[in-house]
Amino acid sequence: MTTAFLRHVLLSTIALIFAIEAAHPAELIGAVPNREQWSLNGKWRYIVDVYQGGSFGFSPVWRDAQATNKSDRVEYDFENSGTLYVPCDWNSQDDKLLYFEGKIWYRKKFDRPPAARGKRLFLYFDGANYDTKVYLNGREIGGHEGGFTPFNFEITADVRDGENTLIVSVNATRYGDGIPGKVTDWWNYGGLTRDVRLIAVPQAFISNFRLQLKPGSASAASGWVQLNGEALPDSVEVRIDELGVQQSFSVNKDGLALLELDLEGVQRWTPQDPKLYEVALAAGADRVADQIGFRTIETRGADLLLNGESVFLRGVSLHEEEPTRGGRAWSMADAEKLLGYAQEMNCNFVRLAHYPHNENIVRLADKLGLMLWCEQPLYWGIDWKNRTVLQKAKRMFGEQIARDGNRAAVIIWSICNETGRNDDRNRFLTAVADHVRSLDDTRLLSAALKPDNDHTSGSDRVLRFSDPLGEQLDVIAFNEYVGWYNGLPDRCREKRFEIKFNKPLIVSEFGGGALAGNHADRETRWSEEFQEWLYEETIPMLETIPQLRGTSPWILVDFRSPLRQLPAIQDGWNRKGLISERGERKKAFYVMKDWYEEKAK
Ligand code: GCB
Repeated sequence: MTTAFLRHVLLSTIALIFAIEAAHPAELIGAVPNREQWSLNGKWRYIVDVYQGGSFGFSPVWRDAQATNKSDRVEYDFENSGTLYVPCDWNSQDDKLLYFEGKIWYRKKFDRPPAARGKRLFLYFDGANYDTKVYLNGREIGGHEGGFTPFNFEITADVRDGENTLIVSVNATRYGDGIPGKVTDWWNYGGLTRDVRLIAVPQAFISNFRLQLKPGSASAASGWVQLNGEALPDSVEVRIDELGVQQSFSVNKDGLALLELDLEGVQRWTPQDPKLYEVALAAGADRVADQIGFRTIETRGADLLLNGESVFLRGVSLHEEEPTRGGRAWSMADAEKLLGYAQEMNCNFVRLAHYPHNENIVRLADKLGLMLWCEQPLYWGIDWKNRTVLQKAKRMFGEQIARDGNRAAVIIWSICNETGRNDDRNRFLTAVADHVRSLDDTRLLSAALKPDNDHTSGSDRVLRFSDPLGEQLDVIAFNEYVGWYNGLPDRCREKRFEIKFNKPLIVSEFGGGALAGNHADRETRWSEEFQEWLYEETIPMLETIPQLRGTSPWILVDFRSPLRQLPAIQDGWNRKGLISERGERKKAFYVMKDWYEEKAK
């Protein structure tokens, strides 16, 4: 290799690194629902880009070109193209897009809000699946990878008085080095799936903050406030009027203030009484508040302790899908419907599978007293050897914790679901676990793993669990499908569990499919009776596990999946829901509801 060649490689690598860095979104703003803002939701123009080239007839689409005279040649026209509603996946808005997994260009015009003049303006996306590029008035602002976490860009210098043209491309292609990887058991809903907003803040502002009870403490809280801007104030004031708290903290040269507060008399957040306090922050010209619950969550041996007291997690798994309307859930109304189902089943816990759900769900859980398991889509075929994928996983967790770090409801971060055991995976996930702990030491770490002799392995009577990843976790969890992927439900009677760890255990999945309204004898697969029988056999089997501290059956509601193609039964739906896509409760729903009612006593 010549020196010139090496130099070329080096320079282009450096250029690439800077190009990637330059496109990164700005530090994430927290407490978004409580900021001064303007919604960009509504109808957006769109153009499908099958070749993903970003230009039509050689003219780049982000320039939003328009023919200005009768001789002009422009081979696209947003103005006369169709519209998609934002937020909403594109798949469920038009039959032609049901299976579309490529790139779509969106356009929205907006006027700079007069009230934003003199302030800094950010463009905030609650989420877009999967790879997003943003252009404002013909200039690239930046990009973001990942379908389920928020991102924002500062546009103060780019926004104009009067009309602005925002063009966004979203690419839902599945990548081998993506998170998730290429194959999942859920629908790859693409597009601007969550709210889009403009947020105005003062020149120096509180970008994010955290306040939580210290592990093991009934009233000592700690946290931080991060400021952003040029001339920063040198202190931050924290007020919780209901507790008579008012305290100032000094800001260091990096704009960070470390908080230590004694919340004497604080009523802790519990599922029975999910008390939230108004926490108000002031720094210079900026004011921001948030509604925060205070609780601790810890383990002692195999016990799970909420505020120091043993708790059993009466849970259920949930995809972020609003099936009666169709497509990804995003609104508060969607959250009310889905979490309402869980409450009806006597749940105090929801596993938000298999990726971060929208902020409405998490905030509503906070108000309703539903504890949450939150995860990233480190699911099935992840490229464990790839360092870039590890960086992506860390960043995605960072974005999730930046958004949800103050939610009392969130008690568990889950670092993966059903991943094959090998050294590369163990190294990767250990690095993820360390990273998550470094960002948040007030919650527990778990992962949905598998027994050693996995659920499809036949007739072993003993199901062993000794996954080495268990060493990194506070709470052990595994998915098991005895009686569904392996034999009939009565097989549950002969199973025993041998679990290596003396840690709390959650059975993070179990269940089987049934088509709502399909009635037959209990040995007929896909009947409600089969599913009911499976649940009746599974519950006593799980209750033999001494470490059992929670269950989250698979799954609350039927959901779309390209892996499920049995005509007249599945038709593209995973039928393991306890409720159908039309909202019908299946028989097994009542088995869980009754069991949880007993457990709650
Ligand atoms: C699993 C996966 C989940 C699937 C489920 C099933 O173990 O974690 O994503 O949908 O099984 O239905 O087989």
